[in-house]
Amino acid sequence: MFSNKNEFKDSFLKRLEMSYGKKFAESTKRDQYQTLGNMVREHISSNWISTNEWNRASNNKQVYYLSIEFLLGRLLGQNLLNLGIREVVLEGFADLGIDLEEIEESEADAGLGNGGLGRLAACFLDSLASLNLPGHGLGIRYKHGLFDQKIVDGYQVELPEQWLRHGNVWEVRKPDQAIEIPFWGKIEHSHEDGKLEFRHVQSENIMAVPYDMPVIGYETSTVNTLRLWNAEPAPHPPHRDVLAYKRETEAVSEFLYPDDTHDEGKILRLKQQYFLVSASLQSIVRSYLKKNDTLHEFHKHVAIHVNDTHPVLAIPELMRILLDEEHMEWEEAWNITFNTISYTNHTTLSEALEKWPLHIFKPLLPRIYMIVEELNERFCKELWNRFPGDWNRIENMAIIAHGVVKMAHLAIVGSHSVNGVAKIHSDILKNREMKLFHQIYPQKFNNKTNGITHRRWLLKANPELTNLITETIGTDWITNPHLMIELKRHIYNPLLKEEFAAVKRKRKEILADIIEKKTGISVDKHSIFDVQVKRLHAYKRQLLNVLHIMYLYNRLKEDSNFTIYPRTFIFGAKASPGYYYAKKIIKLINSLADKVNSDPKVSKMMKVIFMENYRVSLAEHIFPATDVSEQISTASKEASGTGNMKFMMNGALTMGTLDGANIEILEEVGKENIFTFGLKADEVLNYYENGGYRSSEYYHHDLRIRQVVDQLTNGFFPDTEDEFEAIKDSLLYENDQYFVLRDFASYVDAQEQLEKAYKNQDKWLEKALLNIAHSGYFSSDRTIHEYADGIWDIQPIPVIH
Ligand code: 26V
Repeated sequence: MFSNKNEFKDSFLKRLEMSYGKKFAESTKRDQYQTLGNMVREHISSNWISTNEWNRASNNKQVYYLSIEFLLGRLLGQNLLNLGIREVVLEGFADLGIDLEEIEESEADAGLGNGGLGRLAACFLDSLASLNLPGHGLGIRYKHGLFDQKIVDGYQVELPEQWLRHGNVWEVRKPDQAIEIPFWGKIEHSHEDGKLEFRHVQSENIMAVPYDMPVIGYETSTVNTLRLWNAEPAPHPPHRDVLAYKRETEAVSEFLYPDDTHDEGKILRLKQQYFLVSASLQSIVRSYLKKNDTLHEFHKHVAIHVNDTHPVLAIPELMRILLDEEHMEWEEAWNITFNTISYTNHTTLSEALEKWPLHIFKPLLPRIYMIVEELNERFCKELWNRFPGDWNRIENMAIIAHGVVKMAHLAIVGSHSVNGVAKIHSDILKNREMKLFHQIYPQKFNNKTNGITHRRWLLKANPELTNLITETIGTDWITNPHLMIELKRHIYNPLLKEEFAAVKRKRKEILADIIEKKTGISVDKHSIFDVQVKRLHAYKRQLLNVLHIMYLYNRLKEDSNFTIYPRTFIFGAKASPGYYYAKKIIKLINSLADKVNSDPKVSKMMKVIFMENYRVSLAEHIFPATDVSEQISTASKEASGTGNMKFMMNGALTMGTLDGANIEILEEVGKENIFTFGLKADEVLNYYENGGYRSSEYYHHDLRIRQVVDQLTNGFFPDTEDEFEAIKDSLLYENDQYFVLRDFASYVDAQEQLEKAYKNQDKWLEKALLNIAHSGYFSSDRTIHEYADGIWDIQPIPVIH
């Protein structure tokens, strides 16, 4: 079907006419997209079946990656690329007068995630399949992904996202494999043959119907599965208002939660978590029992990974199945459970650590609660035996305390592996946040530094750079990304530098066109493209970036001798709808953009652009066009970051704090090839332990700071009245928790160094190429190899030739 252009064209046209009953000339873009999508699905179906068959027939251990988020983005282009058929399709379409890129861009992003955590899960799926590892994703088929963002008068407005509006060619509904999940009700027990039996009665049940999506490896026969669960009414609805039951049931897979901050819908969120976990565990066990008589060796053939604490109920759910359905003894069930489960922590921010109030947990999940309670009791007894009389320690470590279930504690106690996502983050877990747990379970703790799939973030997003690398070092790096280091031998080659500069220029032109189309603003293609794209959060300090731009503006206005190298400051960020401060920062960026861009003199030197609705597909245009990657979180707060890696891989230089994976980027490229500034993590953490610092001193002693802080509220931004009062208060009267003013001077210095470095284009290009050469380490293939060997103990499956 795809072996040559003419054959492809023939079958495409035949199918299009058959499916839509019209001639090609009458077909719409959507008809064409749909037809191609169906052809691809059919094309991979035999490999999908044989991958499944082999997994079923062999004794090979399987890993299941449970995640409440999968931020996949668009799939058509990546699938064509991984299958090695994109060229044929491109040429065939060209003959027919169809622009393949346009068809690819008509696909809605699968935006089933908020940010780094969800995108990491998507990169991991791509690496698992590409490395022929038997690893599958399990998630929720949200009807609405993360909201669409509109900017109206500078404010963020959220619209419901509708990725399923025109259906989803990549999914296959499997109603025969639906699973029933009980909520509410009560637990009755009886004695049978001297054993306690539990029965969950008067429950309200929900059906979980699986939709399977193929995960296609790069130039290999492996096709893994991402199974997304859809919530539907059970065949026997409860005896109450049937319409209300239907509505409440469907709500379970209706929306992705835009964050974990706010209380509303707590019950719904916990329902989602148990829905995902119970459906997944029941289905894993069911398929395991098709080829095994018992579950005694389950942990030897199955690994279950929980992505953050959201799916941690996998621990009591597996216990429930082993105890209640398989009638195992507690000790054996426990041994199987914690040997099966592994857990990744993605943040140390205490606001983000999940704690479920008992008054919600207990009635909603009565049997699961009983198991958690028993787990807690046994764990506390163990602690008591080891540290008799140390009440304090037990109170701090308990799974249930002060009326809440602490999900991170449950995760650590109930798994055999706990990993952080960058070296510094794993160290902070061991030595600070989870110190007491590390003391008793040192062997559980480990680090797996994050990675990104170079197949999306380089091959797909930046074909120009991909070709240049291949022309320079051959093709082996594509399947062995660490070989990108071979580029290092060539970074002083003038021709390569020139060609890289041309690639960057072209990518900046493409982005400039997108910006002009979307905002009407024309940016200087020769300016430095300085970019901060990520979720909006106080700790990520978009505010520090803003204050620096305000400072440059002031200098340019006040001092006619002051000049800067032209810069385009680009922002992209969604704020959680209930996160007041973050929304104010979005308004501030837009007010600053108006001020700067409308100033006839200043706007010649710099522009500020806020790109609406930042998402995976937009990111693919932004990373290749960037010169400067802003990674300026308060040290110790950003667990890893992954945008930093995407920028690096596309030849941007990092402006960053010594936080998360920035530190490992520095270790890779050396201090000449990155710009760092600000407090170190230890300094920040020591400040916190000693009650913070005095931000007002910095305000009073640094005129630059005083000026920009005053400008937040003194009419500098016209028509904003007291709009930014809260931001000013956070800096001055709430003691600047994220050390924005403390790091300001150091940031300004580092920015000056960067500007100086950029002016030496020749050297800059060498630095950029060196960054690319070292970015192979940050391929998620490296990360997944480490998980496969160090945590899951899984082996690749054979490749069909
Ligand atoms: C969520 C929330 C919600 C409540 C308010 C504070 C807050 C802070 C952080 C989060 C994110 C929690 C989990 C998460 O997405 N972590 C991100 O995971 C990425 C993949 O490992 C990592 O690169 C990012 O540094 C980390 O923030």
